[in-house]
Amino acid sequence: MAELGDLSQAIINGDLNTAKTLTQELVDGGTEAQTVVTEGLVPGMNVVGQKFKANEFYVPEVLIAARAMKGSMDILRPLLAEGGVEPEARIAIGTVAGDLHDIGKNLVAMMLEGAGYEVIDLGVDVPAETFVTTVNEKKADIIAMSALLTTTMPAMKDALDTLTEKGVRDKVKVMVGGAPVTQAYADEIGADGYAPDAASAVDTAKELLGK
Ligand code: B1M
Repeated sequence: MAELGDLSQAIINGDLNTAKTLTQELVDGGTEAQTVVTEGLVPGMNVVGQKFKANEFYVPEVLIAARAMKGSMDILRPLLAEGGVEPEARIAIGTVAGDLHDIGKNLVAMMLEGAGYEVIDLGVDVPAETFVTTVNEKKADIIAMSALLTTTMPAMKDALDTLTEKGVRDKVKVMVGGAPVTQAYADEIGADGYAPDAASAVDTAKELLGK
């Protein structure tokens, strides 16, 4: 009989096949999809995040853990949709205009998904206007912007200014990150939150959502 703790461990181990098998067994055995997420996947990704922060895990380990989590989520997502389970919050993430770096952004997206949020991945080179449309049309609770170049950091400010100009700034929280970005820069441009790495991004999102 599959156990939720075994699934958490499979995620930590980055064992895609075991994660998928255990997820299927849990669901077939009558465990609710939401329970599999909150008591199997999320605790596993929490450990991955803690190990990453403590430099016990590096980027490859996080990526294979996230891949295992995605394998489980592929099984669970249709069941969650059927059951009408609302995600805790909706977070739209993208690398800002002019910037094509997406490895860190993808890691942040995976950690946020692992924490139970619905993540809308806008990709790279995202124009300021797209963030506005996403707030209006997808009702994102948080906009998460990544930049890896000092030359594209100002695009974060442009996006914030555009959100204000279009009258949607007060409808959404904005968090920023990426190697050259600092808390001081986040404060300077008026972002609501900043995170130095993917694991901290989950903490920042929780803070911004008041959880
Ligand atoms: Co680029 N590149 N690159 N590059 N590249 C850097 C960033 C650079 C530091 C290399 C260097 O010169 N030493 C330099 C930037 C210098 C600067 O501006 N200060 C640089 C440059 C100059 C360029 C080009 C201009 C090179 C050229 O063409 N002349 C060009 C720009 C293209 C463009 O974007 N328009 C370019 C291109 C590329 C590749 C396409 C070849 C490739 C990107 C592939 C891809 O992403 N799909 C690439 C890569 C791989 C790098 C390096 C080597 C690695 C970046 C990376 O993925 N790191 C990088 C040098 C380096 O860092 N050693 C470099 C791993 C990743 C996990 O970390 O992205 O920092 P990171 O994400 C972290 C945190 O920052 C944080 O969490 C993540 C996980 O902990 N984080 C967030 C990230 N986003 C967050 C958002 C959040 C919160 C946290 O909230 C919303």
